[in-house]
Amino acid sequence: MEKSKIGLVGLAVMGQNFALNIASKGFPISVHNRSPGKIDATVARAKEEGNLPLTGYADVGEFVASLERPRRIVILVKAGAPVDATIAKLVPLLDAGDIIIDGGNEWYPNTERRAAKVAEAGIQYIGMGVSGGEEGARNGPSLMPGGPADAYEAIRPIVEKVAAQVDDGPCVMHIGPGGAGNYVKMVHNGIEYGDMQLIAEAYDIMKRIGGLTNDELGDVFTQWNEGELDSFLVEITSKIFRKKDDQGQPGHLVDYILDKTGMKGTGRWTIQEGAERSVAVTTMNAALDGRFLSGLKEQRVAASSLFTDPPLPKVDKAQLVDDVRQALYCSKICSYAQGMNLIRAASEEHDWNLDPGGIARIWKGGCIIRAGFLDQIKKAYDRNPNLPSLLVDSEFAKELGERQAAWRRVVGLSVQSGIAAAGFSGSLAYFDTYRRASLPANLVQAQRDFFGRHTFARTDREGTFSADWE
Ligand code: NBP
Repeated sequence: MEKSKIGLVGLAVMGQNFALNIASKGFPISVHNRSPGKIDATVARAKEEGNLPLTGYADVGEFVASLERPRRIVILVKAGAPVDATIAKLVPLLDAGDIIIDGGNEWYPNTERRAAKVAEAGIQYIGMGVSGGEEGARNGPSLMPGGPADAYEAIRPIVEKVAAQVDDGPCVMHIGPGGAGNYVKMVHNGIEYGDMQLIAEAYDIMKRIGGLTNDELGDVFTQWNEGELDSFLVEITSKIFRKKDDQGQPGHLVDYILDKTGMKGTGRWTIQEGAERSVAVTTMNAALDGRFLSGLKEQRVAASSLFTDPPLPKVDKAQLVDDVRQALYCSKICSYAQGMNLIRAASEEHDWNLDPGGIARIWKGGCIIRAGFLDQIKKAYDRNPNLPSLLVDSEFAKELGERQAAWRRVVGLSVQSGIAAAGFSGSLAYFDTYRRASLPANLVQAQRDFFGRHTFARTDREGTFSADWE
C-alpha cells in the first residue's frame, strides 16, 4: 500500500478539519486519535467530502508504519500533558530524521523542552501556531511554524498548500527557531483579545450613549467592514447584531447572552510575557482585565445598586458613530504596535531573528485577526524593517494625527457617561505616553532615591547621583 505523505494525531475540532484540509489538497494522510470514535467520524467525513485520501488507524504502530519517511506527524491534541503523552507513545516508534509538528496553542518553553528531548533520538520538532478556528483549519488557516529551518523545508510543500492564500502568497512562513512559532501565535491571540475588547467598547458606547439599536449596529459594522476597519472580527460582529434569538424569545440573540467572558491561556501568557520583557501591552491588558471583571457578575449586580449612573450627554448620533470608528482604528494601531514590540523584544532576547513584516503578511488571511490593516503594517516594515514602533511609521503617524481629536472625544464622552472603555482610554494613554518627550518619571526617580537611595541620572550632566533629600 502506498505510504501517506503525512500523519495527524488528535481528531477533535482542529485536528479533524486540518486533516481533511490536507487530504483535500491531494496529500494522502494517515490519522489517529486516542479514542477511536473520532477516527471513524473523520474517515466518514473524508468519504462524504469527496473520497479524500485519508486513512484512519486505531493502532498507533500501524499509524506510524503507514507513513513515508522521513515521517511527518502533526499533533493536535489538548496542549500540555496530552502532548507529552502523545509524544511518549510516538517516539519509540520513530526514527532519526522524523519530524513531529505540534499544532496546539502551546506555551513556548514546553516546545523548546520537548524539542531538546526528542533531539536525543535524532527527531526534529516544530511548534506550529494554527489560527482560524474550525473553518480556518478546514479551508485554510494562518500557520506559524517555528523550529529547525531544515525541518520546515520538509513540511513546506504541504503547509504552503493548506494555508490560507492571499494576494502575496500563502499565510505561512518559517517563523524562526525554537519556540518562535508558538510565541508568535501567543501574541496573535493577545492581539485578538485586544481587538475583541475594542469592538465591545465601541458597541457599548454606541448603544448606551448613542442609543443605537441592534439593527443600526449591524449596519454600522457592515459599513465599517468596507473601510479601514475591514476585518474578520468586524464582519462577524455585523452578523451577530442581525441574529434573532434562536430559543423563541423576541429580539436578538446577543441580548440574551450572559455578560461573562471565558478564556483559555494565551491572553494571560501575552500579558505575563509583556511584564517579563518590560514591554507595555496596555490594550491587551485592558482586554484581560475586562474579562476578569466580567466574571464578577454577582458582585457587579450588587455594586450597581450602590451608585447612580452619571447623566448621559446629548450627542449627534452620526458624529458619535464616526468618532467611535476613528477611536477604534487608533486604538487598534496601538494594540498592534504593542504586539509587534513584544515580538521584537522576544526575538532579541532569544536571538530568533523574527521578521515583523512577514508575520503581519501571514496574518492577512486565515486567522481570527485577519484584516486589510495588516497589509499596511507589512508595508510599514517594508519601509523600515527596524521601525521602533508602528506609531512612528509615516503613514500610521499621519492617520493617528488626523484621528486623535475624535479618539479624545470618545474617551472623554465615555468617562463623562460612566462607561468603562479601558481599551480605548488605555490605548490613548499609551499613545500620549509614547509621544511625549518628557514624563513625570523624574519625580518617581526622586522618590525612589529619597526612600531607597536608588540613585538617578541627571538631564544636564553624565553620571549617577543621589541626594540628601532632607
Ligand atoms: P482539544 O484541545 O479540545 O483537545 C481534544 C483532543 O485532545 C482530542 O483528540 C483528545 O483525544 C486529545 N487528548 C486529550 Br484531551 N488528552 C489526551 C491524552 N492524554 N493523550 C492523547 N490525546 C489526548 O482539541 P481542539 O479544540 O481541536 O484543539 C487542539 C489544539 O489546537 C489545542 O492546543 C488548542 O488550543 C489549539 N487550537 C484550537 C482552536 C479552536 O478553535 N478550537 C484554534 C486554534 C488552536 P480523545 O478524543 O481521546 O479525548
